[in-house]
Amino acid sequence: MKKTVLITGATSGIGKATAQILGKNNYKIVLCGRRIDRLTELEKELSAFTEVHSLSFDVRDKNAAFDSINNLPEEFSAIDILINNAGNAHGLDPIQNGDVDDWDAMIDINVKGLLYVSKAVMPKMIERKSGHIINIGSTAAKEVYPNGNVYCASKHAVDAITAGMRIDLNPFGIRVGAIHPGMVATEFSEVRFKGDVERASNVYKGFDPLQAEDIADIIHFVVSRPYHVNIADLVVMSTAQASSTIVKKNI
Ligand code: NDP
Ligand code: 8X3
Repeated sequence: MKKTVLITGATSGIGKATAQILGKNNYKIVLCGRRIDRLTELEKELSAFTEVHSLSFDVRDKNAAFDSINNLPEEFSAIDILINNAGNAHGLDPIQNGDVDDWDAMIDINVKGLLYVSKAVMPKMIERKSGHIINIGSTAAKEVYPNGNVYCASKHAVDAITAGMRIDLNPFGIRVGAIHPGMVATEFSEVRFKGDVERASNVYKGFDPLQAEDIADIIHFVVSRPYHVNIADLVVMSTAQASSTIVKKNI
């Protein structure tokens, strides 16, 4: 039987590529994001391959998250796989110059948003004693780099929450794991630098960064393992990247 996957942050980057790969590989898809035009376009594209439903809500809004997920149409309501992907960095400043609105955004979206969506999805997984939750962390969940302060803290929190979920959901046979990408060329840096496209593109200049499809492909591998296999923690970087700060450039 087809599994149903709910993907947050499906309007761009890693989430969109994951929806595209899973949609073409026999999974039913629930797309989530704020940008309705993008959801509509992707829903139309993927409808040629599978059943798709879109939910537009801001993960910071817990009532919107609960209402949207609790009122899914019957045929999408049993979520087998949750991919907690929505998130971004906002700003790249020394802590003493940090913008408190950026801090709020990163904690509210990357941490609290992930918790709200999970809170809405977990009860039915527990009831059915089955499910799979994949949290998208980052190499920033494993190390702290200069000016990364609060973004790194938010991703360290995702790492800790993943471990906590795996322990607490273990009695119910629910698989929980995290995937931690290094630098992936998506809209991530455009968001971090508030629409400064040139500064954003410089982040990925001079080396071959990961592409969203590389991570989507890995997510497809992770979710298609037999039930007794849980990939608990996976760090993936481009070959050029050795750590958050060490990247071999061709120039
Ligand atoms: P993108 O900016 O391309 O995509 C981010 C996605 O998150 C969008 O679909 C956006 O949708 C969604 N999102 C952001 N804020 C909210 C919100 N408040 N409510 C609902 N959805 C939201 O970035 P990536 O694809 O690169 O990022 C995806 C995940 O991967 C993030 O968690 C990021 O931290 C992580 N990551 C990224 C890396 C990279 O180098 N790119 C490396 C390591 C981890 P919309 O705006 O429509 O709501
Ligand atoms: C995104 C990658 O290096 O900007 O999590 O933290 S990095």
